[in-house]
Amino acid sequence: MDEQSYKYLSAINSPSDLKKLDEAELPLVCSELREFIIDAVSNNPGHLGASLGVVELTVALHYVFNTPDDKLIWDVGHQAYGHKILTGRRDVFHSNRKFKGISGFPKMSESEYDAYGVGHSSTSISAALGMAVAARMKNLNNRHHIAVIGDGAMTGGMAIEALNNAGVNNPNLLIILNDNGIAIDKNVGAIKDYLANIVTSKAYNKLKDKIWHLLGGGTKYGANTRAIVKQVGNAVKGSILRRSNLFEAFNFRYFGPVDGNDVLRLTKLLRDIKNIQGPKLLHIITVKGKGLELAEKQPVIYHAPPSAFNKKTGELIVKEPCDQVQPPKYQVVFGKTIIELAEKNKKIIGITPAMPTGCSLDMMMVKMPDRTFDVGIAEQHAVTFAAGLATDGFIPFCNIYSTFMQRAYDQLIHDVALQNLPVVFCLDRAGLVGEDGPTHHGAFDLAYLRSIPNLTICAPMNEQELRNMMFTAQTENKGPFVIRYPRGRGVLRNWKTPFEELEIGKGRIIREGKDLAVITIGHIGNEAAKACATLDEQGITTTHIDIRFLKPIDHSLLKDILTHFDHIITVEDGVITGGLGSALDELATDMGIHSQIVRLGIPDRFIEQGSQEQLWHECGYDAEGIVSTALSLIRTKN
Ligand SMILES: Cc1ncc(C[n+]2csc(CCOP(=O)(O)OP(=O)(O)O)c2C)c(N)n1
Repeated sequence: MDEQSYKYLSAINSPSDLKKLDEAELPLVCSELREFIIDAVSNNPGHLGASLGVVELTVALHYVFNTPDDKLIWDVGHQAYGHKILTGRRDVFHSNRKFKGISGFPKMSESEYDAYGVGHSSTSISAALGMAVAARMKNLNNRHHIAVIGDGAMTGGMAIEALNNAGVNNPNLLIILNDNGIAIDKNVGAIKDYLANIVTSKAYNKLKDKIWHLLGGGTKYGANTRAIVKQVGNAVKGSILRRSNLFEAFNFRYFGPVDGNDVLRLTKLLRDIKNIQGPKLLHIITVKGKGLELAEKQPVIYHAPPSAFNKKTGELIVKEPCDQVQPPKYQVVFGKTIIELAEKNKKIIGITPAMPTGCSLDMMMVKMPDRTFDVGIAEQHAVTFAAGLATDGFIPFCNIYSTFMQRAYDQLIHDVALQNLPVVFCLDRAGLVGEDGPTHHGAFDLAYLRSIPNLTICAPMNEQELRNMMFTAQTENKGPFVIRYPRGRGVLRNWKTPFEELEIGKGRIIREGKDLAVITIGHIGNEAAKACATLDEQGITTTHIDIRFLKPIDHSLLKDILTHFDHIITVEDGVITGGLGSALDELATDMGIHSQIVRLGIPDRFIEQGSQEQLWHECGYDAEGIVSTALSLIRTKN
């Protein structure tokens, strides 16, 4: 559809334009907005299912509330495409997630309508509560604070901590629980069961609805309504459900569940609820992927379709190439290798916090359901749960995206490393991840891990190395072990070779030369290998070391390099401050050696989104960047 065919949307440049419309026209706005999102994402892949599911909610919220004065906070933010389009970013939406384009997540510096920057899950209630308390302290009594959170994000510990705290602060806070019954993969845990119970408990909800209408839907009795409804509700609730509503136990007024894909029902409800002071929770039921049949039927794939797709049928245009044709993704190597290892070593357990498909642990889940655990969006719990298993002789492989591991830093130190327990952490998506941008880059792990005693930290340069590192990690007495690897494909087609145990802390020499040394860790070493080949063609010979282990680091090999080379480049797909380059600098200082060390890696700022190649280039550590650093070093030398 071209711009002209969006009769309503093309006239909406901000929510005030939306408010000028007749309420009866809102369903038409919704259908255009849905069409626009499908059209845009079919050309430029990104998150899809979640945004399609909340089209009606997005329109209703911007119609009823006074954004940006009222604060609207989207949890995770992958569902906020409609919000972006209605708040002045329709014309630039084609640049969503692209290099120099707009972010795929709400971002405070991008728009005043993005009340809070997000990307990691389960933060919305805490942030909205902070804003609500701030409003009270500043006497901004008419300001509303709305957190929109999914049923998956509601399983995150932070969300529960925030509910607990909100319940005693009496904030002017509305939580909208967007329940579509699924996270990225199927939602898990007792809260999911609880929500499903509420939805199916018709008797309870009918009665609550009746009481609500009897009392004038919130408008008639204003602020007192809450107390009255609560009183009446409490009196009858026990006899019907024989248990209290979880959210009411947290002192929230609970409304719902209602059809969240009915925009007119939503506007009416939101207007009513708006008049009630205090903490409130509206539970809406929506369909993830609504409006695109394939996205509704296959919500896991269409959470974020991996390629462009036919906007009418939803069919993916570029099918994922099969792994016989090109090297596999690292995550697939992990998924297949853990099964091979677990078949032989019965102590191995697989753990993921809500990312089974993303990290490929879903393969083990199918084969060994009793030994594989999806614990929900709960990284902290995942780590200590693994620690508990390890105390009893198991060897848990805890697969967590590098960026989400940041959540569980204390658990890693206090519950695993200090106890010296044999938990194997496989940190997927380490380094710059590409289009998801700064919220998702796995930039910090090498730096934040290196200072923790007892850890072994390594990174594979290719798929075989990943297999061997996983093999080594599960052999006797290895203690806590971290293997970090990037998003995307490796470099080998024949990767499934027999396992080899690696000597802990031993690097390997990839190439030997005399002019310059290049020391790398992990997959980015392949860019260095290309750079060394280019330099060789220009008559500059290099020694390339794949250090493999950041901790313990190969002191004897590094000492040798420091003694023999005046010029050394370190390359890492991680922050410069604190990683491999820093480790080498420290060693040189300790040895009193003054070689010139140039550290390439992520500079001390947040890196925006773009393809991985664009971002490596921007940071100067793709093959081209390494060559130009090497040439300038050699020139200074001469
Ligand atoms: C701390 C953290 N862990 C994992 C993720 C990855 N993640 C992004 S969205 C999502 C599922 C969210 O499910 P839900 O809240 O139900 O939203 P829906 O997509 O179903 O609308 C997950 C696990 C994340 N963003 N943050």
